Amino acid sequence: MDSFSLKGKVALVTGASHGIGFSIAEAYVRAGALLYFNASSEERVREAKKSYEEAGIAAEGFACDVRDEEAVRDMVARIEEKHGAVDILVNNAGIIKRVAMTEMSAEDFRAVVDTDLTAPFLVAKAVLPGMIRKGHGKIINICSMMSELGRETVSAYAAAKGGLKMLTRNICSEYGSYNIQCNGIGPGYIATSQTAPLRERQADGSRHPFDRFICSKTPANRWGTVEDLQGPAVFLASDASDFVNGQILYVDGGILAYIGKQPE
Ligand code: NAP
Ligand code: GCO
Repeated sequence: MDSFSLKGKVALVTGASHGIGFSIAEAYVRAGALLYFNASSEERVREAKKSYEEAGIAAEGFACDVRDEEAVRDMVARIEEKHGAVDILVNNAGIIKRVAMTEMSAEDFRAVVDTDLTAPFLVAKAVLPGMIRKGHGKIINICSMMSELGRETVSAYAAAKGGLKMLTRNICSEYGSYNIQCNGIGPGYIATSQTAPLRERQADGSRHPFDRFICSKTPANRWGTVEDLQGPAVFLASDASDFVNGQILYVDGGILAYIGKQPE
């Protein structure tokens, strides 16, 4: 089972100050990787470092806005100075804005696309030359149910995450011959700060209707946890997945397979 180990691999997980990114970072360190992460500001990095220390995880953090190409290049250059190349990149940083499309400003639409689609392109672009020199690399893009499905209020997010699925396939197509694998993980509905507004208790103490809706749409009948993503993320970063390329691994408790409950 050595092929599942990440011993000595250099990993960069974007937006790993908390939530899904933090959980994947934790799994990578436990699997043996040297971990780098970034968050959007110095303050967020400081807070994250505390969380890493409390969890007993060694990790180095950068303040780097993933939308800023120069800052991204600088971050990657600093990692490469020490290690030659990034072995594993997880494009995890992301945002959502839930607004009906007819009410959404172009500025808000662009902000989501910039963070959720253009930024993964920028970070992948920065690490690819090092991976090519090294003759191996893994890029994992955090996609979404919205890479496949739509719903009210998430037009920008769905457009970006659908685009991220195709960026994944294109990186596989363009750089697969350099022994670089680019795959996606499509988390289902995971309990993090991003989805907290969809799970808030109602004034009368009852569950949020969206919370009940998601459980009824999920054969596993629950929200996912950040830990649910750890095994799939380790697999896609490890040598065990060296012939898996251009795939999106949906980790959704079965949502995409299910037509939904029949009416009573
Ligand atoms: P989260 O708790 O809101 O965390 C988002 C992370 O992205 C934070 O670390 C944040 O850093 C970082 N980030 C956002 N914009 C950034 C920027 N411009 N530069 C640098 N870092 C930035 O969200 P999450 O639920 O863990 O989601 C992580 C990823 O999974 C996202 O791409 C999301 O779309 C995707 N996803 C989530 C779910 C879900 O159900 N939760 C499902 C499918 C996919 P700061 O701390 O500095 O803000
Ligand atoms: C929403 C949610 C989602 C999830 C996730 C599903 O408002 O529908 O926030 O989009 O976070 O990406 O996979």
